[in-house]
Amino acid sequence: MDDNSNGLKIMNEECLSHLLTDEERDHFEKQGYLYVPNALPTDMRERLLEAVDKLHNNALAKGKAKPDTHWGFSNFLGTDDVFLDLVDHPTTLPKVWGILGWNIYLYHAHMHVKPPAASDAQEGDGWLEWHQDSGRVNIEMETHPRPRLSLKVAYFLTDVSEPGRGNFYIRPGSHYSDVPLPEVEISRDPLEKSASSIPDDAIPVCVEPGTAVLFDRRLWHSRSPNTSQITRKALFYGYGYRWIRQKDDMTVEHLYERCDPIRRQLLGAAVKNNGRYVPTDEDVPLRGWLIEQFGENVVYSQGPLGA
Ligand SMILES: O=C(O)CCC(=O)C(=O)O
Repeated sequence: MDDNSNGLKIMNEECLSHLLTDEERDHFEKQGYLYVPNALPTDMRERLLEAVDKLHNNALAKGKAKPDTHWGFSNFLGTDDVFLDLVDHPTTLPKVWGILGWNIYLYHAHMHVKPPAASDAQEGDGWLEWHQDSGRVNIEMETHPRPRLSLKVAYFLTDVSEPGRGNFYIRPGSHYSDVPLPEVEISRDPLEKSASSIPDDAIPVCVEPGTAVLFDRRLWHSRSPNTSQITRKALFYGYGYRWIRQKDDMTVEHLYERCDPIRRQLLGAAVKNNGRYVPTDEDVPLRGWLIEQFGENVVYSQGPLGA
């Protein structure tokens, strides 16, 4: 690790052992997703579970969550340092910059707790409508296929190694497919609806606790019913280009002073708004750090700082 002028550590060197491989890049490009097994060490996963449970229990106590019902929540990054540590997590961030490059930040973060279905649940209840991420972006971007722009890292904190556990469902390779969007995605209503049918090419993501799954925002995906006895708990961290607006009401500015420059970049800091489009070195310390580690060639394909 390096020290910056504030004495804060910059980027965990462990990330150098988790760079995106050619094979992983190829899989992500073709299939639209990538599994990262053992992304979370057990102690970190346990701390994350505790932090999620604390927020969920608080919501239950205040009547903002119901015991039998799916609960989703954003704006949690400042509630526990373990959520902040996940922003530049060494096993996943190198995959993110390997795909999107250095002009990135965390534009969106949400957690989902999905308890076993209520005993009176109807057949099909618990499906989230199939969707691509980003709502109106998918309508207002005029190109086909729609552009990638961002990706999410899903961290599965509980065991979803078997179907029926509220698994995340994906349609591999569907990210280049522009089909009409369901109304629910446009309004991004978190209500879970009955899926009218499960597409033939859809698969449940069945992974061990602690696995991360990167997915292209265009990949068609959905949550599914939890017919097991295990409450599913997952975190979703969305990274996109710095010129994309935040999707959540994230309160993160007060965290900047205790973050190193790269983490500040990832939380959305910019010297001036123009620097989101035409960055200076100060706006994008991740770029400088990558050059230090790998030389100028590593950033060559992404062009100059500001064009
Ligand atoms: O909770 C899930 O499995 C689905 C989450 C989701 O649809 C999303 O992140 O857009």
